[in-house]
Amino acid sequence: MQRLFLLFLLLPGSALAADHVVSQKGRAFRPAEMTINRGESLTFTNEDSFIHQIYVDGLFDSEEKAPGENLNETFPNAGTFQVRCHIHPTMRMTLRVK
Ligand SMILES: [Cu+2]
Repeated sequence: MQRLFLLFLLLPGSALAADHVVSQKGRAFRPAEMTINRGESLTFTNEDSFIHQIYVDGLFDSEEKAPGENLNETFPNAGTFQVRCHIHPTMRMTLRVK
């Protein structure tokens, strides 16, 4: 039973619990711009066949994410943020939290 529960946590489908989903695909964040409400969560999913990473200066700086892995982040404060990947400096997403 415990093993089944762990399996569920690892399924990509668990990303559906987030308020919004952003893909990392083709060395880009998709969508590249998004507006959300304060307190909402966002799940980043690595849909490429290589490693990505996710960070926002001053907010968070994730571990490297293998293909298929997720990162969940909640954004409690309003503002405009640049979401980026250390591994691929050209990857940028503009996130507006209102
Ligand atoms: Cu990347």
